[in-house]
Parts: sequence; C-alpha cells; structure tokens
Amino acid sequence: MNLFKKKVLVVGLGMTGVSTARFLANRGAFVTVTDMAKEDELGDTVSIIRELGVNMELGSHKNSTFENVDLIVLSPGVPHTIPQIQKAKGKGIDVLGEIELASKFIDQPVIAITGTNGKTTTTTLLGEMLKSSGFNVFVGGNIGTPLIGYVDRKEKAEIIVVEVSSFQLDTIESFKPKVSVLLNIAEDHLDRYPDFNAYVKSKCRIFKNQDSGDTVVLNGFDPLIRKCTENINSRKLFFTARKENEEGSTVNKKNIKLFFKSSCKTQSPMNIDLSGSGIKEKHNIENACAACLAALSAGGTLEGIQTALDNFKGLPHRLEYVAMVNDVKYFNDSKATNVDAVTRALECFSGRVILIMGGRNKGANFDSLRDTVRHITKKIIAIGEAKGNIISSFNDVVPVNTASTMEDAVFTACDSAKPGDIVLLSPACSSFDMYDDYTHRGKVYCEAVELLKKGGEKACDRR
Ligand code: UMA
Repeated sequence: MNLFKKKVLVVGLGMTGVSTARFLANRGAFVTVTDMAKEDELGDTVSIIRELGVNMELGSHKNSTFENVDLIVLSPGVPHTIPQIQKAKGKGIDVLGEIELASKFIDQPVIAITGTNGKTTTTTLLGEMLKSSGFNVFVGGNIGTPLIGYVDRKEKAEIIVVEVSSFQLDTIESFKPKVSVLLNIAEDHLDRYPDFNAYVKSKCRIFKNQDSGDTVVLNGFDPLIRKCTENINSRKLFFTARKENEEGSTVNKKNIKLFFKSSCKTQSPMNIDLSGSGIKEKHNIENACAACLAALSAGGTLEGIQTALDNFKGLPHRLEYVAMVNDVKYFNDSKATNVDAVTRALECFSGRVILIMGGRNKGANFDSLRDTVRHITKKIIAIGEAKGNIISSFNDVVPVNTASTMEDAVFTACDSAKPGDIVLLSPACSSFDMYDDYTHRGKVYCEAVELLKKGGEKACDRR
C-alpha cells in the first residue's frame, strides 16, 4: 500500500489516532486528524500532532472534512456508522481501521485474541508463554499499545500477539490471523450495537479471512460459539470442554490436559500443572487453557508455557486484592465493565460481599445478575450515572445505598462491613461518567482503601 502524497483523514485523536497520524506522516501522506473533542479536552496529544505538522480539526467533524480524501482511518472509539463515514463510503472512499491498516504492513504471523471478557489476561499470558519459549514477541492492540506503532519499530518480532475488540473487528477487511482465539461472548456494548446478535457477528469477524491453513481456539462450553463457528474450515481447538476426539484442552483439578492430533485419541495428553501459578478462578483457568492452546499451535514449548504460568501473578484491576482493613478484605475489579464479568467475579466468593457497582451503563440489563447478587452479596453501593438502574434492579433483593464519589462508596462500605466480609469494586459499567478509564477508576478506589487503612480501626468514623 503506497501512502506517499495520499490525502488521509484520521478520525479520533486518542492513542490510536496519534500513532496512526505518526505512521502516515512518516510515509509522506498528507494527513488531517479530526476529533469531536475540543483542544483543551485533548491534553498533550494536540502538541504531539502539531509537531508532526499534521492538519487538525477539533471540536466537530465537518462533512466536508470527510469528502476530499483518498483514505479514512477510524479509531476504535468512533462508530463506523456515523453519517460522515456512511457518506464517504457511499462516495467510494476507502475506510479502514487501524488494525487493518497495520496488518497490511506486517509479515510476521499474527495471533489475535477476542472475547467479551478475559482478553487482556489471555493476551498477556500468551505473550509470556511465547517469550519463555524463546520467541521475540510483540504484544499490542486493544490491550493499550496500538498495533500500528509496531510497524515502524526497528526491532522486528517473530510473532505478533494482538488483542482485538469488536470495535476493531468492525473495520477489518483483509486482516488474517494465523491463530485466532474467541474466549466468550456475553452482552456488552449494547449502546453501540443495535442488538446482541450484531455484537456476536462483530466478534465472529475475527475468522473472516482464516482458512484451512489457520487455527481457531474456541470456548467449547459455549453453544453459541460452537454454532457460529460450525462452517469454519480452519483447525479447531476447543478449551475446557473439548468433546471426545476433538483437539483442545480439559481441566482436571489443578491440571490442564492438552489434546493435540497425535494425542487426542489416546489417553496420554500433554500436562500443564497450575498448582504453582497465580491462576485460581474458573474464568482465569479458561483463559489459561486458551493461551496454552494458542501458544502450542504457534510453536511454543511445554516448558515455556509452564514457566509463564508459574510466574503469572494476575493483572491489576482484575479481582486484584488491595488490602485488609479491620479484618475486611478489599478487592479492585474495575475492569469488570459488563454484567458477565461481575457474575464471574462474585462467583469467586462464597458470600458476604459488599458490592460497589455503577458508572455509565452501556445498555445492559442488570436483571441476570439478581440471583447471583441474592446469594453472594449483603449490600450494594451504587455509584455514577447508573445509580437509578441499579436501585430499580436490586432494591428488592439486597439493600442498595448510593454514594457520590468513590471515597464515599468505600467509606460507606466500611461502615456496613463486619470482620470476614469482602468489599468488591466490580462496576458492570464503563467508567467514563466519572473517570478517564477503568484504570483511573481502579486507582481512585485503591487510594480510598489506602485512606481507610491509614485511619486504622477508626477508619469509618472519619465520615
Ligand atoms: N471521538 C471522535 N468522534 C467520535 C467518537 C470519538 O472524535 O464519534 C474521539 C474522542 O473524542 C477521543 C477519541 O475519539 O478523543 C478516542 O478514540 P478511542 O476511543 O478509539 O481511544 P484510543 O485511545 O485510541 O483507544 C482505543 C481503544 N478504545 C476503545 O475501543 C474505546 C482502547 O481500548 C485501546 O486500548 C486503544 O485504542 C489501543 O488499541 C480501550 C477499551 O475500552 C481500553 N476498549 C473496549 C473494551 O476493551 O471493552 C473495546
């Protein structure tokens, strides 16, 4: 793809837009970036773009900006359904996402991971397994390092591991992973998709260009995933609920058993021992199985896989243990931005959980959480824009309090907690009503717990 002197419009000026603008400017394209946000809302990124000598349109997307260009590159946060993009497509202008653009310049084998939950844990684990197996690996994508940033790197990797979201899959055309992983599909992002079916279709675009020479790693438990992938002719590996004669994995207590063609009909699967690893929860064991299968099919070694699992300590903001204050344990699960993730988090406890939840609702219906909440939580503290939804969904199940800030929520939880209880931040919502992102929300929660800790036994009396 020759970009020299091409007129290219980059839409969205977050980390994807900045990396894309830099990549395009390096190739001699005439670049314009446009963002709905105003200059004072965009912080340092504006000066980075100015240094690149790139045109900028901030505060709006004018129709005319989308007209006189050869190519448009969309950031994942910008829906491809906005009228300006639809009009440009109608006029025959190429519209690509950053993942698609990057993949046109990448020769190395790509392993792509998607799913509603567990993407970042699986991507991280897989990257570590391949590194421990001796490969030079690049890990990026939705995990927080745009793939386009890899292309101009001097040091080339042997394998690319990329986390891809449904938003990124919406704008692929020829992206063709050697190995793709679909972890699970549960309701999410219903503020962006017309219905759940449209979201499922988007996730399944990961297989769009894969053929019989490629591999797909699939959740064998999920009938929906089995159904959606029925007609795929790539090699299929099913994790945790592999049927007889299928390639894939099963779990037996603390052991993952891996069945590959040579071993799947026999009783001698390859064995991975989880007893020395930080992976304990059911959902993380599924993630580990998926990572093992993807690693082995990309040439990873059993020793490398075992080493990575033994060293894995879990990721921040995912059921992360924060502290014990007055014999109450505090956990930060800020990354749980949908109902399925909160269900999985609550299922890790046997009861007595005070749940802090809320934020910006992404179109979710909380009703499917009612039974789990009834059995496992003793109280909910609702925060953010979704407070009203949370009260109406749960106030006949458990007491629901509200809080205006995270500190207020943590201190309210402390007031109600008895020794042995658990306080869990697991929001089921995005963070953008109150915070920059989920990491910011998690950090504010941990700081509030830290304040409690400093207050010692009298911590809750501070309010
Ligand atoms: N914007 C517009 N017009 C619009 C909508 C947005 O100009 O119509 C602008 C906003 O004003 C903002 C910019 O677009 O300035 C933000 O773009 P972006 O949301 O694509 O942000 P990036 O910083 O580029 O981050 C994106 C991913 N964000 C989203 O998908 C929402 C990051 O995933 C990803 O890490 C990053 O690219 C690198 O690949 C985040 C995420 O929440 C973590 N992902 C979702 C998830 O995991 O559930 C999908």
